[in-house]
Amino acid sequence: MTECNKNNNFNSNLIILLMKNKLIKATLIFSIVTFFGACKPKTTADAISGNAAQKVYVAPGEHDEFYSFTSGGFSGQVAVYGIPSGRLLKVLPVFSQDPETGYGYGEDTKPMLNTSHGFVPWGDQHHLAVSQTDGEYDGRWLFANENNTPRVARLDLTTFTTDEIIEIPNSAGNHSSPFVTDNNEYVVAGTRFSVPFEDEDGDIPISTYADNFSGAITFIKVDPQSGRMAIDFQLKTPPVNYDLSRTGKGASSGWFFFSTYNTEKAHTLLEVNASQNDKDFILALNWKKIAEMVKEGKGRKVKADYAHNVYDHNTHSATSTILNEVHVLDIEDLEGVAYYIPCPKSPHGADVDPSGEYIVGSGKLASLIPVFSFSKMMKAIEDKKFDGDYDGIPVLNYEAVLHGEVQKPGLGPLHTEFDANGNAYTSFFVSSEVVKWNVKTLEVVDRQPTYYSTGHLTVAGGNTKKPYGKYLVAWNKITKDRYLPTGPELAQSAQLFDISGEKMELLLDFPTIGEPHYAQIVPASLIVDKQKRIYDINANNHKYVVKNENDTRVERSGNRVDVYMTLIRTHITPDNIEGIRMGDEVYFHITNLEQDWDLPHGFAVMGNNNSEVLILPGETRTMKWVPTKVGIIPMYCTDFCSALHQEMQGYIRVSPAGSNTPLRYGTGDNAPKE
Ligand code: RUQ
Ligand code: CUA
Repeated sequence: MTECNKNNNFNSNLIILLMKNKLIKATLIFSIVTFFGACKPKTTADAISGNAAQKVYVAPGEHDEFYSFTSGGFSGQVAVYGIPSGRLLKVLPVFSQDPETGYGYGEDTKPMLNTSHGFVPWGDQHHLAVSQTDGEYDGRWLFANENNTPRVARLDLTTFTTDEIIEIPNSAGNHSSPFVTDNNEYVVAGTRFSVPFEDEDGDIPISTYADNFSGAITFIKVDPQSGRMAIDFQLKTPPVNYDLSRTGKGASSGWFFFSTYNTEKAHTLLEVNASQNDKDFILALNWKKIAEMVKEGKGRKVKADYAHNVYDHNTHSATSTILNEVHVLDIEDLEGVAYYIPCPKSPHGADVDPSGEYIVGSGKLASLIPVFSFSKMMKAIEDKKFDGDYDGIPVLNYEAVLHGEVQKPGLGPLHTEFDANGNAYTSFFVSSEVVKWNVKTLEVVDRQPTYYSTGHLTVAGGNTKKPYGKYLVAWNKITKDRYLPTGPELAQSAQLFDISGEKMELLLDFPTIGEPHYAQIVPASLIVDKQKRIYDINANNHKYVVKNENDTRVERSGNRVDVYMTLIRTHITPDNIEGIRMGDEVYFHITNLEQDWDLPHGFAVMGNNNSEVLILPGETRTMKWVPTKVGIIPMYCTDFCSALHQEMQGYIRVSPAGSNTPLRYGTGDNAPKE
């Protein structure tokens, strides 16, 4: 046992002691957590063996075995890494504007960031879920949640683009999301904050929380062919906070498990007031039965505005529709479909093992990990082993549903993933480690320190029926001394472990964008063959497409100017434009005529209060520009596209408002002459 782990045992005893004392102040918990979060074994470098380097070495020209789709946290985006090399392959724009591609800046993609609050240019992205067929990744879509302005996105894994975003009404803080059912029937979204529903008066004292606030769990239906999302129904629940969730699988297929905290119904100083109860709950929901009840007409329509944004790869543009109604069921009116499992100390992760029999609850402030048994749960329901109810929902007897407890696993358990050999891997924030334990015997098999304070961890396929195992990545919250310093803010860190043996082996550190929360590690073989290489120019149905240079033109209508432009190696058509005036609004509709893989052109205009747009082969993008100065304004291609990329440029002449400079344009011989 390392020094650090010894300390941790001591710490956990200390914390248990303190927590038994009702006078404990949350600030004290906080200082302990902060202080011991700094635990650092001396053996940082010693732990790396010589062949670790070999195991992560992907030779030049070789490809990684896995993709890791990793949440970008407060960057709002998703990062794609190769595993085991840790190479950053791409950042996918999802909930935030992206000046690199023009996502959310260009006219065609702006609607993707529309909400019932208007245009929201930023998001907080936490969790990811690859679509599943029969409990295994099918590699078709990637679902992503947004925590701040509740939304769920669907990305297409043939194009690596955000194709759909749906807003979640009656929610606030879409944290317990997105988690998919084993055949992708539903993506769920559990609210972190309870709030008054939108059809109720929200202009009320916050202190009436317990009476007037509600929780919401939203079930988004996914079309099996197109992937299209639609809110099927919402459950209105007591005002608790939902943290995370997992679908059942195998035996427990048809159920969902949600961790809840703040069963105290606190609305202020939650660090103290939501940490009072010895046990909070895991909410077990029979979603299949509830979906049937909805079909039979149970529930009611509730007014609520939410945006549904869809990107179309034929028109190369997005539309945003505001919908006004959701189907709501009150959870306390439903019989035999919802039960609470008591779970110690504000459970964070609620994770289901590959067999579907075991449900692992990770209490952020607990010193043990309870493992519940699905078959025992079913028996307890049958035998009515309830300890009363909570707001009308039966609370199951803890012992009756308990498979067992992992004793002294570490401090601050957060999340658990699984391999295919009956092992679980739990991340510990406070004691900075990953702990491997046996799901049946509940014995700790191995523990390895992490640097530092791990939040989520991901095993390749670790949330499926058939985990691939092999690699585990710990997504760490605190970096301290792992990399060259970069001022007050340091790079966030991921750590790759080899888990193919009995003992876990640390192989690699790599920095991440934003803050990494959850990730999905998917075999490359599920994805590479489906890659789209170009967009067929003949199938381009963009409203402003021009498919050859002869059709390029500039049109004025009042103070609106439309420039129909093409790009091909290595010129812009038209590359000389005159007759633009101050006070105009100019829309560049730019089509990339290339039909070769990896041949985007970019387009930018000097002084534009906007980003560039990146236009992929066969695609059209519309960029808005409002001239700010009289004179000659250069424009150019921003993406190094050939040896003559630097020649791919042009000029726009801007005249004073009301001037009568004629509208003239062209390239080469067609360029306007004196
Ligand atoms: S959680 S703070 Cu995924 Cu552990 Cu969001
Ligand atoms: Cu086109 Cu550079």
